[in-house]
Amino acid sequence: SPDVYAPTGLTYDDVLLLPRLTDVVPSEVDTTSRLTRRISLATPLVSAAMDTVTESAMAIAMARQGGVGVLHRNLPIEEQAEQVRRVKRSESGMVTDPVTVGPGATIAELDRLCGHYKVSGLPVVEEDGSLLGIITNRDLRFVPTDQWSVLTVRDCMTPRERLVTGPTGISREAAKALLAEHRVEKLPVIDPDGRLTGLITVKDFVKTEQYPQATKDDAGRLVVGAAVGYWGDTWQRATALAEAGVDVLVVDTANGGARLALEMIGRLKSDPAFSGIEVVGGNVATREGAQALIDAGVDAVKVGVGPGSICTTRVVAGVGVPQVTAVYEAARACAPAGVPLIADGGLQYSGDIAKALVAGADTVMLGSLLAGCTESPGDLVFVNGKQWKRYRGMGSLGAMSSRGRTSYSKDRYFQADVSGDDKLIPEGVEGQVPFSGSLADVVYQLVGGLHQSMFYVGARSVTELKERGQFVRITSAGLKESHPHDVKMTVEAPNYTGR
Ligand code: RVP
Repeated sequence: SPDVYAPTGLTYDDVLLLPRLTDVVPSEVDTTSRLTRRISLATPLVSAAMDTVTESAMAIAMARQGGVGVLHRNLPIEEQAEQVRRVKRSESGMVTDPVTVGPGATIAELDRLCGHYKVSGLPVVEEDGSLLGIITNRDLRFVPTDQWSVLTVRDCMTPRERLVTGPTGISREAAKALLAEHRVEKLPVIDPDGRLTGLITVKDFVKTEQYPQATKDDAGRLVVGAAVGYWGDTWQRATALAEAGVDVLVVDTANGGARLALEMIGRLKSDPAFSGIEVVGGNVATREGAQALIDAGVDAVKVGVGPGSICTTRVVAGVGVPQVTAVYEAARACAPAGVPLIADGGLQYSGDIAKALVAGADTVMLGSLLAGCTESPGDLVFVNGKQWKRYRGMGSLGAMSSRGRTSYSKDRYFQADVSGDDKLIPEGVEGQVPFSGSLADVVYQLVGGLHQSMFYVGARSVTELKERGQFVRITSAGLKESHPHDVKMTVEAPNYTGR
């Protein structure tokens, strides 16, 4: 029988990058890297498909920072599809499928709609789609609130004759000029028959200037990913997400080597309905696993079995590969095939990003490092005067149990057929992480750390980092030396909290 003992597995804390002679400075490095075969990110960060990490607010914030979010799948299909729509609508050169209101709606109804979609006004259209006018805060400024349930949109709107509109296909520059010339904030776009085909808003131009790194599709909308499973209603979910405009589907399982997962990837990749969508598969932790995903046709391989901060797979099942070795091994299949690799889980500090990239990853997926952000789902929890946010594994009892609802999470651990929460075998825990403020500030520190790594290694680009990066293995004494030691920390740094 073959030797069952493989070589030692290493993880982030086992290695450091060697400093090299350099004429690079941190401010001039370019961190652009490939997420999938067709999508690149200016910031090689992906937020985890977890119900305490990524919903639409996080996905919007991640894409604005040049990364991308993967919407979790522990919710009904329609709700996940709505999250995709929210991201796709959040900003763009033009909203191609704007929310509209009918002329007969009351102002109270309009107010609820605007609140729900977080917009300040809506185009008013007839049932056949022809534009009747527009109604915004401006039109309502002098309408007393006690009239809101009697007055209709038609009574208060700015009618079509007084509107500035643009023709379908209008260029960005021409639209910007029209908005400026007429000092209006919204430009409805109409076809020759007067039907509404889109909406351009001033806010979008401001955002473009504010977030120059943002990850956008060809139409100028933010890019978003969403997780799906591999069985049951997965096809329906994938179809609904595709219709909502998702850019990346992640076949999200704890074992990407499972036949059912590989078959789902094959089906998605061969169906023309998904031809414009990138498909990511995972998770695997070996060269063989990565190769199987590549053979199934994935556009990126996601690597990580057991490294997650909330994950207990390695102790419950005794299965996994320390993450640096897992990434290194999987990359031996990915690199020759030209398929990008996402290193998922186990990153604790900014320095781990460069280590992942040198080991063979192209991007990293983060859970615990982002779960404390304002944009992650869930409220602040106060414990002893300190602020925290809840963070839990998708294989935790809380995420997998059905308490009064359907859990969509347990099939990630291939336990969909288990009925009764007391029969579940959890592979994760529930906990909390310190509140860390806005995602922009957190990403600033993470990317800043990566810039420093690239400077030390002497790399201007991620490609150069991979070429020049070299590891030294360290011992537990070395790790102790790496962290602050022999001192009592009195001030917390924005990128370092004690362990
Ligand atoms: P971390 O960043 O170390 O918190 O890890 C996040 C990753 O952990 C996720 O992207 C996912 O791959 C994995 N995960 C999520 N839930 C669980 C679990 O319950 N075991 N693991």
